[in-house]
Amino acid sequence: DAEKAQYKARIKQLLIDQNAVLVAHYYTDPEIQALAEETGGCVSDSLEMARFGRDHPAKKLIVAGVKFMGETAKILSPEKTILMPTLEATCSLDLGCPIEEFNDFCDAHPDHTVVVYANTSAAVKARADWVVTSSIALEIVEHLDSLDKKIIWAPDRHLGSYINKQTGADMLLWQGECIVHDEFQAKALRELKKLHPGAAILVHPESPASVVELADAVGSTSQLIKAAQTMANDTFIVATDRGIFYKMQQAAPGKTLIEAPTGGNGATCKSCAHCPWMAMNGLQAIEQSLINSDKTNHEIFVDDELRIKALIPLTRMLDFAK
Ligand code: CIZ
Ligand code: SF4
Repeated sequence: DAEKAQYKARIKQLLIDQNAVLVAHYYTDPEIQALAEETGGCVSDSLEMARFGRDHPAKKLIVAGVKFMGETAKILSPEKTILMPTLEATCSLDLGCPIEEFNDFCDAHPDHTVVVYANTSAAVKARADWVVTSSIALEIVEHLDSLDKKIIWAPDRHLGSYINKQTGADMLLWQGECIVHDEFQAKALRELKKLHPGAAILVHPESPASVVELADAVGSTSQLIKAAQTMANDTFIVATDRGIFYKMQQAAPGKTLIEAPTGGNGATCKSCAHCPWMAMNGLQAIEQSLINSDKTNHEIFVDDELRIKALIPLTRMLDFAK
């Protein structure tokens, strides 16, 4: 509508005036993803967001996503100003893995290689040997397993057990979960599949094992978009944040995309297929981050010592992913 168009026009001008670029995650609302595209920014998963932000010449990055993505950008590009629409946008995986307890866990298993998901604080990354995202976790664990390494995996237990099953690696799992993916329901999914027998089921491995078992393709956000594009089916039932439908539909025009069912048919679940923290990245918040650049509200800082330590496992991942 008219008000949104005005927000968008003002944000576009602010981005130009401030030599800033907007980087948005696939799980943000469609209008935010569209704005990132229209302004020469990028829409992607956390691995690509990190790489794009690091390599882009802009002095200022607006990271529309959740806090760990802003922190990762700062760790990789300390000389850039990293702004977020709101610093309150966090992640249940990050919240569920506090550094004090994680340190104790690592200290108790000193012979293990520490592998952490990108969805963690800078402090947890600083403790890790490797950082991984879901697009590359499997390959990195396979690599470590081929070297006979014992692994501490944190924080997502569903992704960890999926990778464990795939690789047979020796893995100790932290018991965290994503409140969005944890809600997908296998029983309701089987019922839905009966109504769409020709549909392929696409599942992000942060979902419970019972849901992953029903999948025709399992993968990270980018991998699921690719699957919708390349698989012959004309209908897909998708178990991940519904924000992904924006880019998935672009990649697979003409195909039908259906949301996988969540707990309580949407009535009772906390976060029915849409991350409440990703949803905080609205147009108004983006404009505010550019207008007042309030350091306590919008700007990301990472303690120097942590940043230098966290850069090591992050760089290891980016080099491995090349
Ligand atoms: O669930 C998330 O937050 C994901 C999939 C992040 C990512 O790696 O893009
Ligand atoms: Fe975290 Fe899940 Fe939200 Fe991703 S979708 S940011 S894993 S709570």
